Amino acid sequence: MKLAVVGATGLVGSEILEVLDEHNFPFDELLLVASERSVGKVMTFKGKEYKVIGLKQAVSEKPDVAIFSAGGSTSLEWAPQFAAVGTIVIDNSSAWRMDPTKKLVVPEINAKDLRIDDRIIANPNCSTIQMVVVLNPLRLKYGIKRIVVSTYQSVTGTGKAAVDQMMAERAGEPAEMVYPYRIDMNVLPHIDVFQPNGYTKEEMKMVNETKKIFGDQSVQVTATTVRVPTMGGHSESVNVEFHKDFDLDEVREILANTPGVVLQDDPANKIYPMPLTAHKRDEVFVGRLRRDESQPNTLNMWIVADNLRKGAATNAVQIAEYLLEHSMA
Ligand code: 2RA
Repeated sequence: MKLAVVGATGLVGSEILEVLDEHNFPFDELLLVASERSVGKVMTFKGKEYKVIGLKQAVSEKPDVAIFSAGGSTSLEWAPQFAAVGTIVIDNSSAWRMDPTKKLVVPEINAKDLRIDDRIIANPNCSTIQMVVVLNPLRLKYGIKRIVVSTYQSVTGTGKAAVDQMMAERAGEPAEMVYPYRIDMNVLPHIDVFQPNGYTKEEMKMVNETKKIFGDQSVQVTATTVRVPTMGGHSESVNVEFHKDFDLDEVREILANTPGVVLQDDPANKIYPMPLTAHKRDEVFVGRLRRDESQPNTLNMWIVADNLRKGAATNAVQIAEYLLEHSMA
């Protein structure tokens, strides 16, 4: 098993390495791949030193699996070249997500759709992943009519330069601006670029990816995505209207027994999910469960996950683990 991590020097890339280490992911050979300016850099994994190689060299090494986190244009150019030499690419960018010939996979929900000849597999957007992991078991039980979601997204979702902007602002130092405005002590209702319909691309990702992952175009989704000055993870206020009525205790029981989900719903003891406590955790946390008293069959909840973990690295590594477990890689 030869594994490549493409974009190994980035924020998600280093998280992928951490998750591979924690999960004791079994490989015989590891290739750390990055853009030309990082080639030759030495990185350490499990006490062993690795020299970062370029994309061309990595293709010539024909890895079995390549986990990509190198941005959309790199992925569009290079993923097909890896696929052509037989590599299975698991891609973190948005490049292939809505391509009808590519699977958009959250292992807990639809890994069973993967086939031996899938060569480019898309990892969904972070804010979508954490929402669908929680909603899927409830969808199977009650059927989902409509989702209204508002997000509170960590600066780590933008990358290292955004973290640097926020920390410089916090320290009162001159900051290199990644966002159009100050982010520390501020909130930006603007993630990714605005679309002609007035929504941002991030908002439309939540709409379109949710339908594709559930394999159900009838689920109605509307989103407002917001950047907040936090680092540990993304938070979401989710209002979901079901087709059937539900019992709140049953909802709690379903979520408490859902793999990958941790129920933190004890407001009397101030127990609810927060980015601070979700940080560096692979699971998705849900709490503040309460009936929407303004409308029948409708539930309010608060969902938090480390966007670099389940929202990116963990989900991608779990796809690779599924491929190995099912002898597909
Ligand atoms: C963000 N969704 O948080 C992005 C990262 N993929 O900006």
